[in-house]
Amino acid sequence: MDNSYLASKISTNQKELRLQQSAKTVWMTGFSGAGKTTLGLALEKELFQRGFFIQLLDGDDVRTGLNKDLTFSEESRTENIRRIAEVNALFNNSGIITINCFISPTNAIRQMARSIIGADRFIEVFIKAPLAICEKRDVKGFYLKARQGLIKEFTGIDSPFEEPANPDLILETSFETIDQSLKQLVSYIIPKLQYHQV
Ligand code: ADX
Repeated sequence: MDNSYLASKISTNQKELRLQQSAKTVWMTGFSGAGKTTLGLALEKELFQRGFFIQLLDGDDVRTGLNKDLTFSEESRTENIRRIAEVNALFNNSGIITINCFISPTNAIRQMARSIIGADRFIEVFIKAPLAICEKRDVKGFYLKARQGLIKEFTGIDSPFEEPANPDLILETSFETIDQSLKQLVSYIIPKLQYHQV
């Protein structure tokens, strides 16, 4: 069999050159209701308008499709993030920037994601808001249900959340407006997305 096509495999760098960007993974972690999806969507829009090519991945979407077989046990959360990290690696290897909005509640889970994706591509952003504020916002009504015992293993109520030990960026959404947080995020991220030859 003629295997010469293998020699012509297109590299990630060639794809990044085509897209004129460096394929990074923006990984947002934080409580439900902290603002991950809001900021993720706003960041995607802002980057798209500046000519970048991005894929957004969000817990509520992924859990109704790719990961609809999973629960919120510790084991399932690990498998959830393992699969998502593998998906990120595929996108990044195609030159595409990813934005992730997942609670990803423990250091071990985030460390696993970092090592699957590659530390050089992984940008960890802690979307920080106290549990009491997220609970008060209760955008989806889940906190009330969790307090009533109608939802089990809810992050912050009866399932743990470990604050990231050493995130690249912290955005305190209980003190800042979305616009203020977005400005910080954009000015931190954009320089890291510029294409550079390896
Ligand atoms: S993770 O812990 O495995 O990273 P993920 O980000 O995929 O969680 O999903 C979190 C979303 O699922 C929440 O924003 C919320 O809408 C919904 N959800 C439903 N049940 C739970 C639960 N028990 N704990 C946390 N989130 C839940």
